[in-house]
Amino acid sequence: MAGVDVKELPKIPEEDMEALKAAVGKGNLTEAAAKAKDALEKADKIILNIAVTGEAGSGKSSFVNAIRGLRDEDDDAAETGVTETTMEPTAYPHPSYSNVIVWDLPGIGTETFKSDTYLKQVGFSRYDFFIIISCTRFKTHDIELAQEIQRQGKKFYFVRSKVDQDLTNEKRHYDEEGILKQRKAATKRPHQYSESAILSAIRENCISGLKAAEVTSPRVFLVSRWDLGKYDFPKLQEVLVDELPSHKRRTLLRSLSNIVKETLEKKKEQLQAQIWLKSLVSCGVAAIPIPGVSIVCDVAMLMTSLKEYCRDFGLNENALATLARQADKPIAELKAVIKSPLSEEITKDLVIKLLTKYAAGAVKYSTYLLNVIPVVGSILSAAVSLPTTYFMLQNFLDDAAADAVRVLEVAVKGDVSN
Ligand SMILES: Nc1nc2c(ncn2[C@@H]2O[C@H](COP(=O)(O)OP(=O)(O)OP(=O)(O)O)[C@@H](O)[C@H]2O)c(=O)[nH]1
Ligand SMILES: [Mg+2]
Repeated sequence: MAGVDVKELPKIPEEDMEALKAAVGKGNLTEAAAKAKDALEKADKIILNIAVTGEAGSGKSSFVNAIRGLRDEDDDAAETGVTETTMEPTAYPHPSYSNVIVWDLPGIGTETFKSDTYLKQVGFSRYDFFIIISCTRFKTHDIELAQEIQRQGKKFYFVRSKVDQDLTNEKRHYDEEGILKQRKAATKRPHQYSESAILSAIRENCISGLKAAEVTSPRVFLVSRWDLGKYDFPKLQEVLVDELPSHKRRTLLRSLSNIVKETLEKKKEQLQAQIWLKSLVSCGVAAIPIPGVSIVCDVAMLMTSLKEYCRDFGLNENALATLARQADKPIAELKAVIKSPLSEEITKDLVIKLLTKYAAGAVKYSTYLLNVIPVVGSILSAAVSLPTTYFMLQNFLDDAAADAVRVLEVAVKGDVSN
């Protein structure tokens, strides 16, 4: 490989490398780019319908708001309250990802909605999976519903809501040092207050109830609407993503709030897998020469991609303000650890500046490409432009993901339960 040691080059995953060689080598860049554009557009159009169900008052609407990152009093929020409110399935699209729709279903087991006809009434076939919420042990209605969902071939997840309330209630039995106030001989309460013991007890209690009702391998996720980063919500996110069919995974992942480190990592992986397609579109569909750099690409499209990365990782003024409020930290403290530009700072000039920065590394790649593949006509410019856009997107994505991790660390700092 004349003059270039491939080991010294920035990394491009093997499969992307193969695709890159093929597109440049065959000389059918326009066709490959058009296909890539199609694939990206299809991926963006995938719709995910999440059903949230459970008994009246269990916290369905609150959960719908929480997973969409909204407060109950926000404009697009579902109505919540102590009186029965939800009477028909209501669609709540995610505020930033309108293809992710969370459905607030009516309470099960009420006069209007009986378990046996419930799924038909709410339009079963629409949903990708069901979240069944209860703020106590799961009741007959919940279990019958779960069994019917399973019979009809879909997945359900038991969510035990309002655990913050349980903890607060339990805490009343302990003094300020966390020592049990009353020492009745027969008490089951431990001498020392322990949040994890209380949570385990709630979980076990729910699971044994489900086992008694012959639900096989029951799983229950403990959550609080007021703090999704805590308890079992991170685990629930992980399981939901893992159990979705692979073509829907990215759709869900992108919409998940950036409050769980593992989720950030998975998000990055999913986005990484699209970089190659994006580079191809940028260099092959509406590409124009960039003055001052030997690159031909679509700067507007790249700008959009960078802004999308910012949105996916919560790197914009709005998302940071929301996180600051939730974490009860000044926004400046969160911003202080961010190294890459926020969405609002992404301009055409910035994109060109970044492209220029990565062009040098990419030129080495193109030298390599040009040596291993016979190249024709206009493809010559693509041999430089493709690796340049690839590295620019990849580095931006890496930086954005790393920023999101640091922001999260600041947000949870000092929070004893994290
Ligand atoms: N402390 C606490 N309260 C919650 C939580 N989730 C819901 N609530 C409260 O429980 C009450 C009922 O919540 P909703 O979300 O309206 O319940 P729902 O299941 O939608 O009720 P219906 O639509 O009437 O069936 C509200 O006062 C909520 O604020 C939680 O995780 N913790
Ligand atoms: Mg409701």
